[in-house]
Amino acid sequence: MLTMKDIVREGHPALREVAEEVALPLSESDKKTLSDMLQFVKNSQDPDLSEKYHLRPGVGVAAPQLGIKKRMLAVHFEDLKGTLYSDGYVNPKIVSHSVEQTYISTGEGCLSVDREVPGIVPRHKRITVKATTLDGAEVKIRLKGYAAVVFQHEIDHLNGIMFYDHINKETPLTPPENATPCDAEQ
Ligand code: SB7
Ligand code: NI
Repeated sequence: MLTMKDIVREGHPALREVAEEVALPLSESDKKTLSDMLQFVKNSQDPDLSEKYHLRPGVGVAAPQLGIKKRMLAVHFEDLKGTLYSDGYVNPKIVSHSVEQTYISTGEGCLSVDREVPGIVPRHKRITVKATTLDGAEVKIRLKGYAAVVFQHEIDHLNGIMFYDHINKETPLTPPENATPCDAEQ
C-alpha cells in the first residue's frame, strides 16, 4: 500500500523531468503501480484510512510523484455536477483545448509541496484528452472546469511542471482577462 512516505517532495529530480511514454499493453508491473496509485488516491479520501495512515487527501497523483518517470496518472474525484472520474490513465495527451481559461479561486496545492503557495493558477477551461485507461481501453475524454483543472495539474507532473510555475509573479491574485473561476459555476 502506498503512503505519504512514497510521495517525493520538491527537490526530487523526477518532479522536474519529462516522463517517458509507457509501453502498451501495460506490463504487469506498470499495471500494479497504476492500480496502487488509484487505490492511494481513493484511500486518501477515506476518513478512516486517511487518519490511520496519515494520508493527505488528494484528487489525483502522477507517477513522477512516486519518483517514477513514466507517463501515468490516477484520479478519483467528482466534478460539481456529480460526474465521477476514477481511473488510471497511461500516456495522456491533451489533443485540443479552449483559449478561454479557468482557475480554482482558492488556488492549488500539491502532495509534493509541503507549503502553501498562494496565487491563481490559470488553466484551459476545456480540454480533450486521449489516453489509455488502466484496463487498456483507448479513450478520448472531454473535460470542463474543475475536471479540466485536475487533469492539467496531473499532466503537468508528467512534463516536470509544478502548479506554481503558472502563477504570475507580479500579480499572483489577479485573474487573467479571459478566465472565470471554475468553482463558482459550472
Ligand atoms: C488542486 C489540487 C490538485 C489538482 C488540482 C487542483 C491535486 C493535488 C494532488 N496532487 O499533488 C496531485 O498531483
Ligand atoms: Ni500535484
